[in-house]
Amino acid sequence: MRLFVAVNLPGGVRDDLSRAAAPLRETPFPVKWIEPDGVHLTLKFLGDVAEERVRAVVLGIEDACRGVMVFTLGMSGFGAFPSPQRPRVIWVGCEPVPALELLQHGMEREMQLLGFPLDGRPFQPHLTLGRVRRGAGALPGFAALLDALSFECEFLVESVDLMQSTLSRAGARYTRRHAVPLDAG
Ligand code: 2AM
Repeated sequence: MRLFVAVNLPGGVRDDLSRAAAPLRETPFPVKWIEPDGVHLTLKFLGDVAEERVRAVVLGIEDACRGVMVFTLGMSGFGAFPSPQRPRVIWVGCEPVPALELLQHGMEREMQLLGFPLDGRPFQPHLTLGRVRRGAGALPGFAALLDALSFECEFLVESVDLMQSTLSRAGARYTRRHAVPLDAG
């Protein structure tokens, strides 16, 4: 099964974000939008994992979370990779607070110990909202639209989830396999 480790949003935040991103979703740009319920912050993409390895993965996530205190994560602003002028992935940004960096770094280390390859790219904390369809080319006006929108909010990160992604023609469906609580102090 296809697995990844993520931080999920509380329902209220998901709704606020969905409302703030509505003007983007309502444009005719060729973007495949993620269902608001499925928006998450990926800490580590694992790819295909055999069922018999899931227990070890959960133990690894627990090791990475041990000693990490519950923390506040701020989100603000919309953007795109690789750039707003050539958007491919549309996202909302997250503040790179030390607790998040620590968590992501620990997750990489624990998952590497289990044999998952290190992601060599710098960590750019974001929540993907949509992906521009293949072959769409440049999207004139999109950068200005991103710029004109604003969103600011913060929420308490209390747990880290092992998520399963099931791919279908309708898009990916994400389900929570396991939740690991952070240290409540
Ligand atoms: P991102 O789009 O938020 O960066 C589930 O597929 C999640 O894993 C996605 O949200 C995606 O994160 C992330 N991911 C990272 N590397 C991936 C890869 N090689 N293939 C698919 N998803 C990947």
